[in-house]
Amino acid sequence: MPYQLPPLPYAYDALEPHIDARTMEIHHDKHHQAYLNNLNKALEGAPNLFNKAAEDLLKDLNAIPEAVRTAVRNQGGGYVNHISFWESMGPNAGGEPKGPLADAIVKAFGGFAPFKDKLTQVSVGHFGSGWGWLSLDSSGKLVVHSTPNQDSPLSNGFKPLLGCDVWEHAYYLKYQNLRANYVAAWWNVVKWDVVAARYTAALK
Ligand code: MN3
Repeated sequence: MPYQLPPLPYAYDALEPHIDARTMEIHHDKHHQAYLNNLNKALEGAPNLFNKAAEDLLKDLNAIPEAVRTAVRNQGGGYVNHISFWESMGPNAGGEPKGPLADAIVKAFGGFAPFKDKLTQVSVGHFGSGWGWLSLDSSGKLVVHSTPNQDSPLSNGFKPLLGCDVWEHAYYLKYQNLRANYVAAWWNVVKWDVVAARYTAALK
C-alpha cells in the first residue's frame, strides 16, 4: 500500500493570525502532497519498503537501496516531517509546557526562556531551507539543532519532538523575507500537550 496524506487536523484558517490560511492550504495540499506523491512514485521501484512505516525508513537510510535512498531522504523526510509539524500546532495553543517536559527543558537549557531563544536562533539562523528542532538525542538528552532540506532527526539517531519548518514556503506569503517574524508568531501555535506526549513516548 502506498503511503497516504493525512488530512490537516484543523481548518486552514485555524492558525490565523499567526499563520495565514492561504499558506496552510498550499503548504498542506500542494507541498506536503508533492512529497507524498514523489515518495510513492519512487518506491514503485522498491515496493517492499511500503511494508515499513515511513519513519522506520528514515531511521536507517543505509539500509535503503541506493536507487531510492535520496528519494526516501528528501521526499520521505518531507512526508514525515510535515505530518509531525501539523500535529504539533493548533489554535488556542502556545504558552509553555508542563510536567516532565518542562522539567527537562529547565535541566537542559536553564529555563523555558533560554530554550525558546535557542530554538529561535537556530531556526532563524539556519542558512537556506530546513528545519529547527527540539529532539531527544541517543543518550536521552534534549537538544536544539537544525537539519537542512527535509533531513529528519531520525536519520541522525535523534527522536524529534518539535520542529519549526523554515522553508520559505512556510511563511513567504505573509512574512516575505522576515523569517524571524514568522518564527516569533509560530510559538503562539505550538501545542505543548502534543510535544509533552512525544517526550514521554520517546523516553520509553
Ligand atoms: Mn514545509
